[in-house]
Amino acid sequence: MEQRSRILFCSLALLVKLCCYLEVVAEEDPQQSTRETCANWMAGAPGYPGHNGAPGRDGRDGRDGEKGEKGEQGAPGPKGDSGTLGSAGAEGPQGVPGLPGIPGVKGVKGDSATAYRSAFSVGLTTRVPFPNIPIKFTKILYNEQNHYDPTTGKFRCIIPGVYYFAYHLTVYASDVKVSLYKKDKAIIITYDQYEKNDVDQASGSVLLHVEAGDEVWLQVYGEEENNGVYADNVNDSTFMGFLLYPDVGYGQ
Ligand SMILES: *[C@@H]1O[C@H](CO)[C@@H](O)[C@H](O)[C@H]1NC(C)=O
Ligand SMILES: [Ca+2]
Repeated sequence: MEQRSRILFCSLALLVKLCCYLEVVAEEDPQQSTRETCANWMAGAPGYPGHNGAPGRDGRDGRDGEKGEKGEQGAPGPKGDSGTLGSAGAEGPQGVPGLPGIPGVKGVKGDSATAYRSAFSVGLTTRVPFPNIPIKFTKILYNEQNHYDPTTGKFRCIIPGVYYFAYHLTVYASDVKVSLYKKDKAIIITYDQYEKNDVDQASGSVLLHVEAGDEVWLQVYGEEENNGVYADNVNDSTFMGFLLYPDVGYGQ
């Protein structure tokens, strides 16, 4: 019994080998081994494709590229915050003094108008009779405030301040040397040499500060031969003066 089974098994094995052989002959690839062919012949249906593997590790860093071209200039940035205040500069030079102001006057307009007025303009009617005394100008052209006294020939200051004085004299018959006096002191002197058969003129002017109570007048200076101040109906010799401006603070 056992021997018969062995014979059967061998017969089957031979049959299988024969089949394999026939298959090998039919294959185009002569390299394929008989065993593999047998395995294909005996294998089941192909399996499904496997899942994707996990991502690989990062590669190494690449080398540095070549240097690029210079880019265009960018737009200006926004305005910055204002800086802190600087320290004060050095003190500048002293300015020129201001002009003295004219003090205001209380009261009605008429009073203030007369309070600071002082002016006179006078002339001679005849030639000067004597030297060395004040010349008395008795021809009154203007003397509203009566600060000029024709009886003494002197201007007497009431309003202290700066005054302008001037004189324009006709010279005849002899030389003229006159002086403008203030408080018995000759301030300016004018001299004219008379030419025979002629009429000359002598003149002078001055700005003076005059205190209240001071007197100003014109007087022939020197001796008789300088007493040529002359006047008649058609040749005048005049003397004048007026307040240019009163002292600062006067009347306040
Ligand atoms: C005064 O002036 C007039 C001209 O206006 C002249 O004729 C006369 O001679 C002058 N007087 C003297 C003393 O020269
Ligand atoms: Ca002369």
